[in-house]
Amino acid sequence: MIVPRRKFLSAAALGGGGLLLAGCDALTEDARFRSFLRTGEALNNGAHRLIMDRGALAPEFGEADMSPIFKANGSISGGTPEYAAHVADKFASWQLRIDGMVKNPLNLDLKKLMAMPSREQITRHDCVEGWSAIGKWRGTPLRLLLQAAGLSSRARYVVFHCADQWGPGTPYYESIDLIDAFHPQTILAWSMNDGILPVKHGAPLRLRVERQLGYKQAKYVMRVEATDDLKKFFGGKGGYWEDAHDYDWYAGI
Ligand SMILES: Nc1nc2c(c(=O)[nH]1)N[C@H]1C(S)=C(S)[C@@H](COP(=O)(O)O)O[C@H]1N2
Ligand SMILES: [Mo]
Repeated sequence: MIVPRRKFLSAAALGGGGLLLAGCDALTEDARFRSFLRTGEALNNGAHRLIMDRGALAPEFGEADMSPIFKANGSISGGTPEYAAHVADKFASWQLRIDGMVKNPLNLDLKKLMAMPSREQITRHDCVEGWSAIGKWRGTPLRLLLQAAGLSSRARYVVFHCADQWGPGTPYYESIDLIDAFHPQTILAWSMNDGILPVKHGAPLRLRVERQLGYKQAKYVMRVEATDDLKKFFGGKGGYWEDAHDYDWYAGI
């Protein structure tokens, strides 16, 4: 007998509750993240384990573990004259834009971002080119920004638009799904190793998405755009390296 899809969904919702996610705007952010992870309860055990695992924290380290030298890789500046002007006035007139599938698009300057609750974490950065470094990051949790902007229930991904170009053609950009976007260690960092984020490491704002490889850690983030479909952007594979060199979009570690 073929089980009608609606019956399957309502049975699964009764069993787990995770599928009620769409209506849980009123829940606290932690409850919302856990509820989001519980969508796995409608799946088989293997898939469930996989999804729960995505909520696990990346290892965090102590001050003594911090690398004395943290290599800067890829672009070491935003590159454009506009970016140079922002560096010259210490990003005083710079604003982050949050838009796309949100109810209230936002423009936030650095002062506003820094006044929000922030998270500090000492984590290891792993580049596919074969080097790693442990650094301390502080920044605004991405979930707080998405909640402030009123993320649409139709949104599936978050795209990060960067100031720089790496190689000819498209600007650098990256994207993550909502599990990573709401992960507690996913922050837009404005501080590195107890100082202001240096230009070579992505000033004034760079993504730290700690369960992902180095090329997902977008530097020089100017704009955060919520979307339902990555095919709408540039080469359609969700990121600069994904488009240009077939790197995996999901670079989970
Ligand atoms: N905007 C932008 N973000 C970027 C890159 C880049 O070239 N441009 N390079 C990526 C790669 S491959 C790595 S390993 C890290 C390097 O970050 P770091 O310079 O802070 O070490 O940034 C990532 N984010
Ligand atoms: Mo990298």
